[in-house]
Amino acid sequence: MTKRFLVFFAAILSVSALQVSAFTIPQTKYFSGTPSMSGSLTFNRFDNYGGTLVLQSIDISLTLQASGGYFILDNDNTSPVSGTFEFGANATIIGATDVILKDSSSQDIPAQAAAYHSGVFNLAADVDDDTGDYDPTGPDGMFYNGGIENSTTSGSIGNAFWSGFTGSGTGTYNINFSVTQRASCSGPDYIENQSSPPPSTFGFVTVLYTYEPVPEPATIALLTVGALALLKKRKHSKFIRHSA
Ligand SMILES: [Ca+2]
Ligand SMILES: [Ca+2]
Repeated sequence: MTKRFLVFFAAILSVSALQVSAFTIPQTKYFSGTPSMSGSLTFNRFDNYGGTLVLQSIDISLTLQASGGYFILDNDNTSPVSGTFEFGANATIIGATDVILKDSSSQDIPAQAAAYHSGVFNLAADVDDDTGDYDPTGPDGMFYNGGIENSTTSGSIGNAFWSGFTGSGTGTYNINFSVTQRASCSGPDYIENQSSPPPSTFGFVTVLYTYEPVPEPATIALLTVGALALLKKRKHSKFIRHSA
């Protein structure tokens, strides 16, 4: 009976443990516009309700989508050139107020989100156009139409940097970002390049708190009393059966 009781009690505790498994609070703040741009996003601190909720982790992600725009390359060299080009946008976290955005290795997080197209170009020698005309026609020119590009980066705040994120009571902190156009090409000089209008961009920052409630002593005491009462009852009925 004692062994069965222990199994029974363990089962109750495991069910109880399942009920207090991790909970999450996600917060997502959006931004959009035309680079270059910057802004500040406001998030709520984690309220631990007087220590009854225990923070398990703080995860932060940065997502960027860039679309549209164009990139022109025009070779004005007397010989053919080839190389690579990139076109899109970068989103960067440029700081925060009241919190420190670093992981357990003290690296800044989340990393830059780079939503861009990477391609190659092969341009013939200049075909008698002028400097400054950014002529996109071939064979010495190229026109790239911006597509839809996506990028997400993420990281977990190191325990040593949790202090600004949590506490009893409410409060907020700000995460600051900037978005810049990404347009570049490799290769020799005298490749004219022009890009415009800058791609339109859309993105968001998500802060995810994972936490567990602290089991209240009263709950554990009730479970124990209930289990003991059951054991006592079973022992009593056993005694009655033997007496009969
Ligand atoms: Ca040319
Ligand atoms: Ca030209």
